[in-house]
Amino acid sequence: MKETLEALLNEALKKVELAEDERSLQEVRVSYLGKKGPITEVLRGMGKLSAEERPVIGQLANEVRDQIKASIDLKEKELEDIHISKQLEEEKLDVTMPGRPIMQGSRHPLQSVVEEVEDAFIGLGFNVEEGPEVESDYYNFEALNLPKDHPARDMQDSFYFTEELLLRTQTSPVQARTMERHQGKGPVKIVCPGKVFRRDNDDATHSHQFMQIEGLYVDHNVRMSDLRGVLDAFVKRFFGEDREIRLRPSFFPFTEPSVEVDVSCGICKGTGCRVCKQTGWIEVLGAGMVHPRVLEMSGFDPNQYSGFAFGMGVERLAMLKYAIDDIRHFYTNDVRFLSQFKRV
Ligand code: 2U9
Repeated sequence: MKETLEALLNEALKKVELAEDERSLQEVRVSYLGKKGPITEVLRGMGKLSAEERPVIGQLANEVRDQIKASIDLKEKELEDIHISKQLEEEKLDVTMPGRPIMQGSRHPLQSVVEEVEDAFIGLGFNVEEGPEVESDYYNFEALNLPKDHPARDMQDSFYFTEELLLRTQTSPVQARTMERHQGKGPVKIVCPGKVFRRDNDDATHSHQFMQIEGLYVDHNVRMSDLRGVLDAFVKRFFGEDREIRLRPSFFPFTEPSVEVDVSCGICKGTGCRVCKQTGWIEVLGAGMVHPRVLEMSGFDPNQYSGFAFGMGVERLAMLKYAIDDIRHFYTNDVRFLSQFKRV
């Protein structure tokens, strides 16, 4: 019996030694230590042994069982360690590897210019107002002193939905609506950025859709010199401190008197070049004193109040500032164009 147990022990230890994975080790455990295994059988047959043999064999059987169990446990731990090391090796991450670059977009140059212009006027005490792109004939034309027979109201020049509804041709209706909300009480000091639409054939300098920023200041005793001062401050901030403005007489139905505003050429400093067509000046704005009839129609008493207004095209400002030669660059969204305006 003693020899049988010793043989069993050796045999089991060898099998543990040879076990290559968890499953074969488990098989060894079941076959030697399980309920139907040889050791259990020895322990069950103890009754048949003599009184002297019983404790000796009993103890030996227990020792053999414990030794087999210990060697299986040890092997199990070894296999687990091997498994973990293998997994660590296989799933190794090189945390020093450079990451995939994240492509970052940039603000559209027109949006940057709008924000820059807004900031300049906010600094001068103006508020920003916005309004609908689909306008009524009344706010887009009538309230701005463009009567029914005015040539600018020609169906050929605007995008009409119905007789009464159209895509706004200027942002001026926002100013008219804002004045109306003020119910005849000043001051109204606003700039209005937004898209406008005009039937036009697109080319390098024209687009049927473009952006404008218009401004309006209505209060007691607002004068032409205030207009000049505000536009001069804006131009110096937007184009540079060395720039000057000059006003030339012009005509708009909604302002009287009206002016066209030129900025001194930043390329030739006034001596004449291709950009300023040898004049030393570049036209960038239209402006004037708000027509008394316009004030009146929006609820302001022209005997109590006066105001100035101005308007500029955002694309034109951007083209002058960044030397862009074709307005269509703004709408074709070529990343080679857009990425040049990344702010770092
Ligand atoms: C109200 C009263 C007056 C807005 C004005 C201009 C002159 C002007 C053009 C510049 C280039 C439009 O984008 S452009 O083609 N604008 O010359 N706009 S005064 O005058 C107003 C507006 C609203 C109630």
